[in-house]
Amino acid sequence: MYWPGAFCAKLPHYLNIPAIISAAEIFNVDAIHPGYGFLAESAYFAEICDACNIKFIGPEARIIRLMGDKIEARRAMGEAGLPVLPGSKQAIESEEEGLKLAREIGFPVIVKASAGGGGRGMRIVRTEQELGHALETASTEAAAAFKDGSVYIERYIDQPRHIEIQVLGDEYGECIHLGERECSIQRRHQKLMEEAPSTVLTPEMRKTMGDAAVDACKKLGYSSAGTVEFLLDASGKFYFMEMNTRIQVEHPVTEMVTLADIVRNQIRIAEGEPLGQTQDDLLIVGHAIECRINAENPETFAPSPGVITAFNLPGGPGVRVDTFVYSGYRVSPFYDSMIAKVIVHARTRELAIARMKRALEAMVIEGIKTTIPLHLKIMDDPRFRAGDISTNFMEYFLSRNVRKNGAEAAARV
Ligand code: MV4
Repeated sequence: MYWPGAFCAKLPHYLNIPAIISAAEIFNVDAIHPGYGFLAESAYFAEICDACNIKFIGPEARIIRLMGDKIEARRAMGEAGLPVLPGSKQAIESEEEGLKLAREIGFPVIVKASAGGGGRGMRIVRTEQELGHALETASTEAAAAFKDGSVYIERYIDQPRHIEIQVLGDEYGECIHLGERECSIQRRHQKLMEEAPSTVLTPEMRKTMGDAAVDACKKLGYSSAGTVEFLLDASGKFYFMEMNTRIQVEHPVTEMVTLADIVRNQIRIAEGEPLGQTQDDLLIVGHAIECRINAENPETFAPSPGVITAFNLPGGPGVRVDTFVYSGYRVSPFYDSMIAKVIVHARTRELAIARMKRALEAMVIEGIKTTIPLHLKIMDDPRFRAGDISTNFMEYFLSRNVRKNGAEAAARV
């Protein structure tokens, strides 16, 4: 449909707030679920919805704004009792100030953009000599990308795991967690695969991390679904990293192991319903894995847009596929390359891996390249199978496979 007053040639429709609000008013909608796109973490969009008497399905705008500012989020979550890494209380104003702090923390440190996330405006600094340049370039990058050049410093953890806690809070101050997701398998800050539960958390660690996340969310008055992200170091210590105030791409693995319907809960909470369950009701059963299927060359990660000429979905017990494509669908080069998520659930991690392999082998996508072959190789990697993963996993995996393929090519000569 076309709304003359709201049309904007410079903006895709899904980011055009006047167009979205016009459509909502024409159809007299009660509420908007923002999905997990850009508007899901726009405090501005949440405020516009409020002002128009449309319920924004998500936390309050003040919480979205707070968590969008990583310096403020770090401060607020630290005050709310979450462990944070030694580092800045506010933005770094000068190189001298940065150097003084970095010496107190001890090298290596990491410079991060306050408006950042997703790895942009981030620099690892291993020596005093590198700090000035890192502050300068991180700030310039952040100013260009986010119109806010504020940067901060914290101690750097080498080869951490990325583990996140799913929380659900209602509008009456109740909050629970649904356990963790292990999200360490990523490349250039794009997650490729996620699983629940993590292979490294003991029930005691899960309770400690989960309770800490829930306590902090209660103190902030968090309502709706949210994710508290942590870095876990090799010694098992965990530190608050960021909070995502939206549903995430990987939420299905939590749904599989808890039998929760997270989006339904977001809608119920937005309607003013109480949570209706307590922490003691949480049961984590079996193991779930999600593979993100992207329209990309599985070796170079170059986008692979085009028409899908054949499409067949895997099925059977414990297999879920979330997708929007079909045979004849044209994958545009202009949008995100994720075209499907394959999620499996089984009694144990080993069985889940076997089930994922079977599902990926049965899945047919022709006409474009996809990351399915990459996922199949990861499923066979000895370190993946042993649960021996960190945020450096893909660097290890890709260099190992280049060497392996190189050796095979050499053997063929
Ligand atoms: C870190 C870190 C190590 N130490 N902070 C990357 C994206 C942004 N959300 C924060 N990130 C990191 N912050 C400290 N103090 C390592 C990363 C990091 C990372 C974190 C999660 C998942 C993948 C990652 C890949 C590279 C670096």
